[in-house]
Amino acid sequence: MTTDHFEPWQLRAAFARSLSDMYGREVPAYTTLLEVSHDVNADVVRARGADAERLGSIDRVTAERHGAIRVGTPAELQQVARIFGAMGMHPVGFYDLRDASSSSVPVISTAFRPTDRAELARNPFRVFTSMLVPSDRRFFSADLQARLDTFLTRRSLFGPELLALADRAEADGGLSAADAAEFLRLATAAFELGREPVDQAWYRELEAVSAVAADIGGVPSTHINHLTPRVLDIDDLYARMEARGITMIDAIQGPPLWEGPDVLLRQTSFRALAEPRTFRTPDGEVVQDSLRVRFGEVEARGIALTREGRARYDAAVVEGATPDVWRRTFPDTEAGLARQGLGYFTYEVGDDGTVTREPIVYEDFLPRSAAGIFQSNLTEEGSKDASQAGEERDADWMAGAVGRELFDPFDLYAAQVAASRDRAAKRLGVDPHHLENPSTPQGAQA
Ligand code: OOG
Ligand code: NI
Repeated sequence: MTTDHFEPWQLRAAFARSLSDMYGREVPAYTTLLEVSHDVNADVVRARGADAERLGSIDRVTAERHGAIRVGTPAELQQVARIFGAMGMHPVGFYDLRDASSSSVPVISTAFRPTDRAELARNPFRVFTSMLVPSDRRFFSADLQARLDTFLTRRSLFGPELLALADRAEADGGLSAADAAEFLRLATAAFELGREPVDQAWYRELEAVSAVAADIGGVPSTHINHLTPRVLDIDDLYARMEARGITMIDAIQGPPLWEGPDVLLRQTSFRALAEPRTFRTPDGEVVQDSLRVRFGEVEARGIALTREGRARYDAAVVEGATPDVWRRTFPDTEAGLARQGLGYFTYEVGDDGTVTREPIVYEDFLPRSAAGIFQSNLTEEGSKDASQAGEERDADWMAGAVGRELFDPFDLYAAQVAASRDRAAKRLGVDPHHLENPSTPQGAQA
């Protein structure tokens, strides 16, 4: 790498920073959230030492963000995929939020993220990306769908210059410094909040169906919906934010606080302030009003669970995510998770030749939590006609819509485990199958 060349991971890291700077200017509460996250993480590292970094170095955690964006059509999703493809981010997983939510959330989603270990370690930036399903009759009539399709087909979210730079970066494995600067400028601008007047009648008509539909299809541009830092103690963060007078949603989504290992993902959020927007009224007048479309979110990440672990998680959540339910559902040590095949761990060889187990951090999302995040930030329930048949959507459909391979998160974690086992076996000169029971490293949580 020369200093004139920006590799995909450098574009990704720079984009995450650039987006963060922009979002901080647009949503001041986000800056407060970053400050508090910083304080919490520094305190955890001070109190717990090396153990605090068991699921990622403090440098990784400090820079770590996920964003959320929402688009209207497969054509828009394909453009998003080109922009993220330039940064080494690939579509992973399929989430159907239409049924995961009691209020009206007519979207399906995937997440763009790096997929291999070295790339994740460099910068794990991920973007939860949702797409409207206008053909779903539970939400949209045929007439509304037709008008929505027309509106969405006519708009252009990303300019030709940005897309051309994205394609070049993907083809060439990066960009020159000058092109990288331009790419980052255009990509960041594409996710700023639009300033053009909003068609009031159109926006309100969609909002009556679903606030999410209005946010996506009621305006001519897209925007970053939230940008989420990672914290090492989300309960502490929640308390500190409330102490600063920022009202958080009622609960932390996902697993409860308990004495055993952290698994998957815990998230919480707060509603951002209403932001001034101009509207064009039906008689052509331009008026000042406001919209509350963006919010703040924060998360704590835990160990990635296998399919078996995940099935237990899903059942436990239905029962109620209480510490008691957790104690009945999960072993209270990493060793237990590994032994029972519930979590993913890699094989690492120490300088003395002993093989130890390291947890793999969960890099993905949870449909139920995502629905909870969407829902808790809606002003209106919207409307949903449950008597209508929903439109079938699944991971294969999503892969077709995005026009790229859609990775299965479980496969990616399993591949990381297999690669680490082969690496370890090779280093020790043994058969990979003789590496069955790694121990817990000294000083780490059992
Ligand atoms: C996405 C909500 C889901 C998460 O972290 O689960 C999400 C959105 O509001 O667009 O970001
Ligand atoms: Ni989020």
